[in-house]
Amino acid sequence: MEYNKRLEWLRNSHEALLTKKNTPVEGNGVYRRYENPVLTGEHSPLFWRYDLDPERNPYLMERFGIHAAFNAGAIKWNGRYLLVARVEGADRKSFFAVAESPNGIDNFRFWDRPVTMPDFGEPATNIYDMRVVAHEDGWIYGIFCVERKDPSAPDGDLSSAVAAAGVARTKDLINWERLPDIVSGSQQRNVVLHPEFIDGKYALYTRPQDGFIDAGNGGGIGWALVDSMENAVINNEKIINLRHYHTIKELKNGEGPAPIKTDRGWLHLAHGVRGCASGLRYVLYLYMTALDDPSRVIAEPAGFFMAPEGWEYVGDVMNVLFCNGWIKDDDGRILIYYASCDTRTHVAETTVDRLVDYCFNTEPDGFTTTESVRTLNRLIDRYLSK
Ligand code: M1P
Repeated sequence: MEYNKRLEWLRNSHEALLTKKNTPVEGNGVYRRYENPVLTGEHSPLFWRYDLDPERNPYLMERFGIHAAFNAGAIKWNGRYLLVARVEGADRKSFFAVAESPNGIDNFRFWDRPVTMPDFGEPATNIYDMRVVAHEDGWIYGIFCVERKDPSAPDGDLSSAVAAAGVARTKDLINWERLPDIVSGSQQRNVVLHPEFIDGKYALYTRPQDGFIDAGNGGGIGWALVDSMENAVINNEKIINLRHYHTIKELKNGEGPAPIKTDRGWLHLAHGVRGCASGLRYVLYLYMTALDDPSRVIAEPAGFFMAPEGWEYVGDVMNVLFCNGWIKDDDGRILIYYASCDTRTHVAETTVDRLVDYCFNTEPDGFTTTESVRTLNRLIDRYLSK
């Protein structure tokens, strides 16, 4: 195609994608998915991917491949819905980029530049999965995974890595002040800052892990109090949400976005992982903790809250739903930004009331078939005895 025609085609298709109206799909009553993903690699600006100078790029070919936009932190800021997405290039490196929408369900557009995240210490090979939290201390914090090659890996081992929790803070989501990585006795991923002080300290949800992939002896989602985010050192960590045999989280789990405060407790969204013949299966689940002690679980429905459906099963890493961002509006609406298969970001809509109802009125896991059938029969009895 001739240069100008091709440019027009590129611009028209990009604009059509960005302005496509999103429509809700009725579901199980707990939430409604929206039809289209809200962010994909193709949402990235054309001028990130193409050199738009006809002399330097006469064939109008892509110069910087971007194929994924997923695992996004989320925040409502000055009335706008912002996602801090993990954008992944063809070179497999992730970076953060902010996309903005007027309504939270469609018309997301990336800001002109990605986030330039300052390094701390040994520069990371990759950074990803930011949890964005407006803390009551007045800063917006981003905690994210920092991945470096394992310095103790034997020669020839080019895949062993070490995961740590990186920390940065900002007032405008453009300029980020990098703080030291969190110091912990184990590798860490999926670390999340609680939005309020607890006994004058910062509180962290953690996910201790023995190796880069394996949780190993790390028993689940942990909880730790630290004196400062400018030098966060985890000395004591307790596991508050345990992994369990033959559940959706038998292999590992991890806190999603920061919990939402409700009248009946803190509402948490997490991911659970199990192994199966086709590999690892990542699903989302909910639990609640006490208002007077956010580390004490007071409700946890059995099983998953959301699992991949339809084409959500397919992508770079199959059979994965992951979520590290949600937004609560003042009227109680919650927008859940979940990603499928480490490839794209979707939105589902619900309310605080529905999720709290789901948490307290869905039976917990009985851990055996007998208990599951008992639960089902109780529901059937209520119907048949009417
Ligand atoms: O590939 C699935 C997910 O794997 C990791 O999650 P976890 O630490 O719980 O295993 C992360 O790399 C995450 O980004 C990714 O979506």
